[in-house]
Amino acid sequence: MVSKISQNTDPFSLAKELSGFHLIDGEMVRAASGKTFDVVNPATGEKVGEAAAGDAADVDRAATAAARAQKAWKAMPARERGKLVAECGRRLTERVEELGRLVALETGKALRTESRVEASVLADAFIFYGGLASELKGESVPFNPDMLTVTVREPIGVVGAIIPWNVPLMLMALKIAPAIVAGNTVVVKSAEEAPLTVLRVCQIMNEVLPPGVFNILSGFGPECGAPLVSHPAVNKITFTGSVETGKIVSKAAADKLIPVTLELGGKSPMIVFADADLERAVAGAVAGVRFTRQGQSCTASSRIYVHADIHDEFVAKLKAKADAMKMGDPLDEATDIGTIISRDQLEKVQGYIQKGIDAGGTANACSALPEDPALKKGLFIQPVIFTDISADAPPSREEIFGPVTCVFKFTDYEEVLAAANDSVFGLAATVWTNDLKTAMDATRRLEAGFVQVNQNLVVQPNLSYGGIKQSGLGKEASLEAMLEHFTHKKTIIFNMK
Ligand code: TXE
Repeated sequence: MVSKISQNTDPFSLAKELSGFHLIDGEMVRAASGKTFDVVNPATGEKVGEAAAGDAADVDRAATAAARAQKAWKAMPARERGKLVAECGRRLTERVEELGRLVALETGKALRTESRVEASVLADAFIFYGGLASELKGESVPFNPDMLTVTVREPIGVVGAIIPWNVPLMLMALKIAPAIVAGNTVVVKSAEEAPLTVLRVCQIMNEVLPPGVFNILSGFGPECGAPLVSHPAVNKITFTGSVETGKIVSKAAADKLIPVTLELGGKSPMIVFADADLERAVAGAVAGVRFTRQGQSCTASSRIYVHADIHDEFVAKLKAKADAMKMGDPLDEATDIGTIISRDQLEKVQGYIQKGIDAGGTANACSALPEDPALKKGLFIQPVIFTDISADAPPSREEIFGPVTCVFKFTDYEEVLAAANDSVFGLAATVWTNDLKTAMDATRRLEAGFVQVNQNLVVQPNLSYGGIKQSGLGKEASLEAMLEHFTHKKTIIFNMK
């Protein structure tokens, strides 16, 4: 198949080219209202494009197209669907560089450390799920020897996917690739801060998949996200975002009695025991805090508990490593740390830093703000490592979603486990020790959906991922996520006697 979409790879002109469109039923279309909103480069504050401001009329058009397309899509042999989804993955792989540069432009995440990596995980997710099509299997059940009882996996129908801005490509891929392979069709509502790269991904997919199988709308939550959840043709919602919005979405879905998968916030603990390999643990903290993503990650190690014997050395080494990171233009290959996504988010982070200082914490600021005058309006902020901060201070307990972590000193094993579990969240945790007994006990007792030992948190398409407590409902990624969240099991009994 020859590509019909532009071969434009410059992020600035690509942002203009994509401006003002949804993709519905295979067509790039403008919002029914004709309205748009600005897309801003967070590194300079300059407008780089516009997005279509979707509302209920656009949702209706997209959901109707998805419902129509689902009949033929569901009827296609699963392996044929899988081949098409894997082909999307191959085409996306060819465009990793282009997608990485565009997502760096609109989110401010550094190209080398974050954005290019994210684009390649996106492509990988399509290839992974494309290959799983033949796993959409049922069972035979030994119910009655005179009858044949089987279960089959059937698609749910039209899936509404609502995604955030922090890792828009990866989170979109982990929602739509399994949904489509399983025979559903999808309407995605992108995040208002990052609407363009996901639209470009859908343009690329649109060269391979039939019209209506997936549709993407941009717009604001109440105007575009809410009507998607309540639209009668939508049979399932998969959402990633804040706890507050997750609850609103969940209540609206309950009114229709449709299933929801929710991936919400986190306040993930990292516990470093006295016997841990210190250098490795410090490197793990740098990756775990997600300094390179300005901490804008739901799995960020935002609470670090370090044994008193190594606490001071750990903090000094962590600060030195963070200081050595270069903050700057996200598109520059030399940059380690880019910007915060938006002014609102920047002010939220600054507010938490102030609250931590007011509560008596010591705010150790790291790295240096960029000196380039072209970046003076950029949403840059120095990462902060809090020490001597109380466990009750707001930065210690609440999700900041910024480059802020709190380091606590501990001596007692039971106390540190209790402190780590003392949170409304339960998404991820890491444990750093060379003692097998400690590792086994702590991993079993930590209240989190994803726990790792001497290892940074990674999201991969084949690793089940998701939280407990207020971190969410259901899992993403892996074969199980496709089977459990994007199909329903039908039981069929044959009594042919
Ligand atoms: O989230 P929202 P925001 C957390 C993080 C961050 C905070 C706020 O702490 O600081 O949330 O971020 C759509 N019906 N996370 O404001 O509002 C919205 O348009 C339907 C953690 O970005 O939850 C966007 O597409 N949809 C998180 C998506 O929901 C609605 C990632 C997320 O927006 C809606 C992002 C409504 N009524 C933020 N209102 C993670 N788990 O990784 C909004 N939306």
